[in-house]
Parts: sequence; C-alpha cells; structure tokens
Amino acid sequence: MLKPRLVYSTWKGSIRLYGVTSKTVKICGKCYGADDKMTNVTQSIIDLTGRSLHLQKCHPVGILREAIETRLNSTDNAFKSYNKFEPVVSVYDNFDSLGFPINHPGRSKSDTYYINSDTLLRTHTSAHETECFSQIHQAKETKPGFLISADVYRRDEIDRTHYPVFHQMEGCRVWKRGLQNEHIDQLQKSLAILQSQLAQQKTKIVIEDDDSIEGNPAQAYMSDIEVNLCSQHLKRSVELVISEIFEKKLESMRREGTLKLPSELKCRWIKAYFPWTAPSWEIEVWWQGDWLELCGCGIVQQEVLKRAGFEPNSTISWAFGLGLDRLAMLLFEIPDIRLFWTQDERFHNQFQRGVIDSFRPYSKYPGSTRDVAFWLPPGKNFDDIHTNDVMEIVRNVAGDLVENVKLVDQFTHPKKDKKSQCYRINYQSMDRNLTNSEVNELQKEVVKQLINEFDVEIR
Ligand code: FA5
Ligand code: MG
Repeated sequence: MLKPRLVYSTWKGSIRLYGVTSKTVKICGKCYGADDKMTNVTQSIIDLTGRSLHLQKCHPVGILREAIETRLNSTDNAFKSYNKFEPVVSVYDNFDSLGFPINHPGRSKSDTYYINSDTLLRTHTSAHETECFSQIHQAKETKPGFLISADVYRRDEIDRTHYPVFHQMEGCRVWKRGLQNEHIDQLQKSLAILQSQLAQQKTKIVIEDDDSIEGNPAQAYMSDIEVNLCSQHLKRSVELVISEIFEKKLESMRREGTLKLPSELKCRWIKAYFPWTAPSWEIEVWWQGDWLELCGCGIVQQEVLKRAGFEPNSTISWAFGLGLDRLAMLLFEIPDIRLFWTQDERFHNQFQRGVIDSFRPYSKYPGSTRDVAFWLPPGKNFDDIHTNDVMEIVRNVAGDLVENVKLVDQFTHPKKDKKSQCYRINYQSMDRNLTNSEVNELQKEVVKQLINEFDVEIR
C-alpha cells in the first residue's frame, strides 16, 4: 500500500487538491497499477500528457514539426510520420530494446517518471524505434523511413529552458542490402539529391566535421563504403533540416527589419555515444554567441534491427533524435519555456501555420522570491536528497507558477556535524500578477512537503 499523499496544484489561480498516490494511475484513459518502490509520476505531470503541443498547427512546436517533416520528405518522400504514440511505454521499449546498460543514469528514479517497475513515461522518442522498424520489416509500411514526433518526459531542474515535458522528433531511414548492391545505388542517388538541395539553400552552412573513427568505431558488419554513404546521408539530411529552419528564421528577421543578419550558419559535428548507434554524433549550431546542441544521431546498431525482425546482415540504417522545444524557443524568441504551455490567447494569437515569427512579450509580471533553508536529518548526506526530488515537490505545489529553483547554499556545521541546504524559489506567472498571500501559501505548502518527504528541520 502506498502512503496517501495530498498534493496541491494550481492552475490560473485556483487551487485544486489531488490525492495523488493511489493504487492505480490513470493516464490517457488507461489504468496502470502503481507500486511502492517505483511509482513517482505525479498528477501535475499526468495532466500534461494529453496536451500534444506538437499537433497544434499554430503552436511554435507544431509549426516547427510540420516544417521539418515537409522538408525531409522533399528529397525522396521517404518518411512516414507517426505523431500520435501515447507517452506510456515499457521499460523494455525505452531502455532495454536500445541496449541501455542496467546502471545507465537515465534509468534512475531521480531522472525518469515511472508508473510502476515495468512502465514509464517515455524519456525519448527512440522508445518507438523498434516498433516502427518492425512495421517496415513486416512490409506494413512501404516507405523506407519514418519520423516520430512526441512529447517526452524527464525529471529535471526548474528554470527558463527546462520543463518536465518537451518534444522530440525521431528520424530513421533503412536500406535493405541487395544482392547486386542496389542499396549502394539508392544511397548514392538519394545523397546526390540531398547535396543539390543543400547547394540550392540560400543559407549556406559552414561545417566542421569530426568524422575520425577514433573512439567512435563503425560496426563490423558494414563495409567501409556503406558506413561512409550512410553517415553522409544522415549528416546531409540533418543539415538540410537545419539550413531550412534557419532560412525561415532569417526570412522572418528580414521581414522584421533586423539589421545584422548572419550571412552563413556555423555548425559542427562532434562525436557522441548512444547505446543503440555506432558511430554516433551530435550536431551543434553557433547562434548568438553560443554553441547550441540540437540533435543526437548515428548509424543504428544491428541488434536493434534484428530485434525488429530483420535477418542478420540484411539491413543498414541511420537514426536521429532532435529536440523541438529549444529550437522553437530560439526561432520564435520565446524567453521562457513555460509559455509553450500557457492557455493565454495573447500567446496563441501571435503564431500562424508555416511562419516563424518572433514572439512579442505581452507583459512581464513581477516575480517573488522565497528561500527555504533546512538541516538534513542526522546521518544523512547531501547525496541523499536529490535536487530533482526537491524540484518535483516545488513543481507539484506551484506548477507553472514557479519560474526557477536553485540550490543557493550548502554547508556542514563543523561542530554539530549537521548538514544544511538552502533553496531559492522564484514564483512568477506568465499570465497574471501573483498576490503575496498566494505566494506565501505556496511556500508554506512546499515547506510542509519538504518536511514530510525528507524529514528535514527548517532553519
Ligand atoms: C536522445 O534523447 C536520443 N534519443 C537522441 C538519438 C536518437 C540519438 C536517435 C541517436 C539516435 P538527448 O538526450 O541528447 O538524446 O536528447 C536529444 C535532443 O533533445 C537534444 O539534442 C536536445 O535538443 C533535446 N533535449 C534534451 N534534453 C532536453 C531538455 N531537458 N529540454 C529540452 N530539450 C532537450
Ligand atoms: Mg545530448
């Protein structure tokens, strides 16, 4: 039996009371058994599972999703789109099927929302790769590639660029090896189209490419020419997406009369590691003085293709996973990721299908800061209270009324050997003014839950 626990969540000022923890958890109309050890998903997260921002035609995330799908299919119409997968997946699909080692940090309860020990809210769209590959294997799908866009869930910190839900687009492409090497022909033809499309883009990308295989080995079953063509096809496809998106952004900056327009876009490919691709890379874009990581990718491990049903050595494939939200924030000039989730018309009225416009802030409501400082229970270490768990408590109490939470101080009292932490919480709404008493109320509830959950002593 789980301890019944009351959690408050606020939405537009009204405070709702939830009995979060019960024996079952209902998500997208289905009931799942909860369990004592693993369940950590909360009602405020469950409430977000039905929003599907990526399907809204006039929402920045939806506009971006559609633009990328269109561009990728302009090469040879190779991708089937899957945009309606529900967020509940098995631990097997999210981690095991992709070869995540048992001790991978992504599996931990402090990073992932578990429904029970077998089921979780997907942490990435790669969770659906095996299923979609198997559709191609069974010839239920005739297109040789697919795109999966969906909401993904991660327990994380709270600030302007982090939200427990964000959106990814997965892209995969498969070539069946032919007896006469027909797949090499197909790869070369498709690559030639990609290259000419890139050459025609108005926005030129200047690329630094780390393609050394040191520490990033190819798989033994593939020939050098296959690795080379498949990697190039992958990289040029991702570059096409990026140059297209930034081209749209530059058009909008021209319309808005921005004076200093960059004449080219600097990108770099860097080596990466993902358990289910080899070799693997990430791409970063230089934008307003910073490298921005947009996407992870690589050549799909044969084990994944075999799990999807393909005969050994029969198939080669690439995959990428692109984050939509941070890219949308940058393109649409959205200062706070919470804005994506607002229901305020003043936000939604600003965007139209197919167009990348800069967001015009309608108002900036003041924030209100509160500190909470506490002693850890005797014998406990700083590691025993994960920052993500503190964040989760604040998120549950204050929902979108919290802008930022920071651990601002921690020390050990030399004589008493007691350990102290101080968190600073900034309460701020995107849509309205918060009253002082409302903020006090929220803070009181946060303190109460910190005591209940961690047995801390408030200083
Ligand atoms: C992945 O999630 C892999 N599934 C990507 C992949 C797919 C690799 C297929 C290989 C083959 P990563 O955790 O780096 O990787 O996330 C991918 C992208 O999602 C990042 O580049 C970033 O753009 C975005 N992203 C990651 N974490 C966040 C976050 N907390 N908030 C917003 N965007 C994020
Ligand atoms: Mg990454």
